[in-house]
Amino acid sequence: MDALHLNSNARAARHSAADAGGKPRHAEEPNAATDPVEQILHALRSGERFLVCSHSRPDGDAVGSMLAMGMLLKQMGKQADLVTADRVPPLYRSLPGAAEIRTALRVHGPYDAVILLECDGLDRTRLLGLDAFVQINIDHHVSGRNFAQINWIDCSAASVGELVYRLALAAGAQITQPMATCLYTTLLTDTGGFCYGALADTTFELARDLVRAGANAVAIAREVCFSTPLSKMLLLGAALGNLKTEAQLAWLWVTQDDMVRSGASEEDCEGIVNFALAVHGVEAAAFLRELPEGRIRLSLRGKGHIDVAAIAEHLGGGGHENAAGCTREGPLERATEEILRELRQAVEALGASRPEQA
Ligand SMILES: [Mn+2]
Repeated sequence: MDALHLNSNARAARHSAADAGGKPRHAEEPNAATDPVEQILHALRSGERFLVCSHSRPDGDAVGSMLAMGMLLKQMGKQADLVTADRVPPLYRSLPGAAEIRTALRVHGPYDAVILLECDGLDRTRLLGLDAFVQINIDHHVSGRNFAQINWIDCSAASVGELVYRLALAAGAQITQPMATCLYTTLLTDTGGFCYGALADTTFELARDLVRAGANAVAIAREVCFSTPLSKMLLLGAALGNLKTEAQLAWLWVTQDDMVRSGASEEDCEGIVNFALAVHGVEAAAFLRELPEGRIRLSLRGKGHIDVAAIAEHLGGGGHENAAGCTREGPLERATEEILRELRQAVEALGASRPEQA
């Protein structure tokens, strides 16, 4: 389950989406002029060549939704180039078409539009040159922003893959087995194996539809959950050896030396913070990683009562309510003290906001 990342709590996400902008972000009336699905379909039908991108350090939802989007475009008779700033993590490389995802620093070409999947802005892709194209933004995060020419942000979706699925149905496309495999992967990873995120009855309907379309749930789970590289397991061992808890907090860390001894790369750090969050009674968790140049990369996770995005923002980073991060100056001890100070305050505030016990 190490590859699974925490996502925003569905109900909290919907609430904040409604509160922040004054109106819910769901599509309202299926009006061709205002319905983002219609707008996107119109853009896809009128163009020929499309660029499909997602965020840097792509996760299961990023990879799976990009691949399914590419397949949809090809089915519509269009050309699609799939590009990310970082390479596809090993556990998603067996997904159909994964080898076609190119890595680049800068993109250029005669594209009619760029489709950005789960990005809150162009910066999230860490790709240069995107501002030259018409932008189509498809996201399911509460932190999603209307930065593009066409924006479809729906926090009720368990994954961006779910939105790609809805788009494919609206386009009248056939959900092929490779497409179903990619889309099921987005669902499995973004819900932590159907444990959290925007889980609704429709999530299970979608899972059923995808299995009916040929997704092999067991095979996909085996790839995603039971294919951990040895380097990552060794790094996890080092991190768990450093696990500390206090009140409703847990934190762990790895030094650059731990990284070298484990033979670990950056992608092996993905998800380690979730092991701290998984401790009984813990409300928020932090993972600190010493970078080669001495700075400290910090990952924060919450179970829904502590807004870790606010804490990360206070420390110069950002993210989602339940999953956020930032980079701090070293040494490790100093960064640990800084984050603990913030987390302790959040726990105290949590205590204060709870009703008195009778
Ligand atoms: Mn996602």
